[in-house]
Amino acid sequence: MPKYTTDAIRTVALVGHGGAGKTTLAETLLARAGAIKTPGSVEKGSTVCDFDAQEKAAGHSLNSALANFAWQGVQVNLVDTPGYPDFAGQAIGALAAADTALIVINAQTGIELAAERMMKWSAARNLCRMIVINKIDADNVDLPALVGDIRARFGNECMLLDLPAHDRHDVVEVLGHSAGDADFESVAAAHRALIDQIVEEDENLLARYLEDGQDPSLEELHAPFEKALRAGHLIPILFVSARTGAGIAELLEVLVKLAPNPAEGNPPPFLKGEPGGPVEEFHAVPDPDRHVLAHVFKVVADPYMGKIGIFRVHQGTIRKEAQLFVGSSRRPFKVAHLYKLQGKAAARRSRCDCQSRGNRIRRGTA
Ligand SMILES: Nc1nc2c(ncn2[C@@H]2O[C@H](COP(=O)(O)OP(=O)(O)OP(=O)(O)O)[C@@H](O)[C@H]2O)c(=O)[nH]1
Ligand SMILES: [Mg+2]
Repeated sequence: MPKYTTDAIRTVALVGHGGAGKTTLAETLLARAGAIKTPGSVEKGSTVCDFDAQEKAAGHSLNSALANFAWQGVQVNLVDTPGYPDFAGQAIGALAAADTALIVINAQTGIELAAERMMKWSAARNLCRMIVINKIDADNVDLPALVGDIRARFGNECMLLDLPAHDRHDVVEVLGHSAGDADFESVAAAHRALIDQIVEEDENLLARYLEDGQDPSLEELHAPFEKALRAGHLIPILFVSARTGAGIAELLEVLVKLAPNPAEGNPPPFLKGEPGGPVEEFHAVPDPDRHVLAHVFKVVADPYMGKIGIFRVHQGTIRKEAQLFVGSSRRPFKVAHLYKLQGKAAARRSRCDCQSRGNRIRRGTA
């Protein structure tokens, strides 16, 4: 199994309303990246993420599920979450594992309850947010009106990162392109607005840009783009069709080139202190050699394997047989087996460090 360094890891939660196409999008991304041979379908019950018998019968997700793929040397971990409000707890729990929340909006139905809530909850957790408008292939969609709604609801920092083109069969990316054909809006105007917003994050770049009017290179834009994302000054909007594959290559490019790695995002604060005493806030250091700090964001009872904790490592390295403590407990437990998940498939691992995500652990006895 290849080992990825911190800068080559992205952990992304797919959130949004039921039926927006999150599970299908995960499937299309996995297939495009070569992690699965052909994309399964929710209707046939053949997706990686909706593997549970009840999910197959219901035709939608009931639990959060993990999947991963590698693209251009970067390991992308996905947490697919259920969108219907009854299962919101699963989606909220998944935010603790992610650096980026991809809020998936159904182009046919527009902004729905879960999309609105997840925009709010992921902002409260300081996650970098991106909006993905899915189902652009469908009939009766009004994409310009939806973009207007998104901006009216979530603010003008929601900016186009690509635009549908060739009658929604394709998209044109607007950060690197200043001209081209799109189905609506002008590529030049979207490009200019995006660059203007990004350069504001870097005084030197802004001064040079105002003086010579030249677009900074993509390399120069990377750091201020990241900063704008972290600060919530920029919430990119991307268009995709998980069914036809339109916009999927561009989305992969954005995840790999622009989404934050674990050291870049806004890491969550932790609290230290004795029960009843004063508490002190601190941040984990993403260093595999420090002591372990991991967050179990989901626990499942597997009929064959027993109680399984799914966790994100924020600091240190978890090894098989290691002794760990839960919360302020003074009694350690011993790590039995470590696995990496692809839907229901679990590949055994000997160690999980703070450079790996989406792992699960089987708890043994101390
Ligand atoms: N036309 C079209 N249909 C799509 C697209 N993506 C998903 N669908 C369909 O939309 C329906 C819902 O897709 P899911 O992937 O289950 O949606 P979800 O967001 O995972 O839904 P929950 O699990 O309930 O949160 C399914 O019938 C998919 O086949 C798309 O890009 N275009
Ligand atoms: Mg689903």
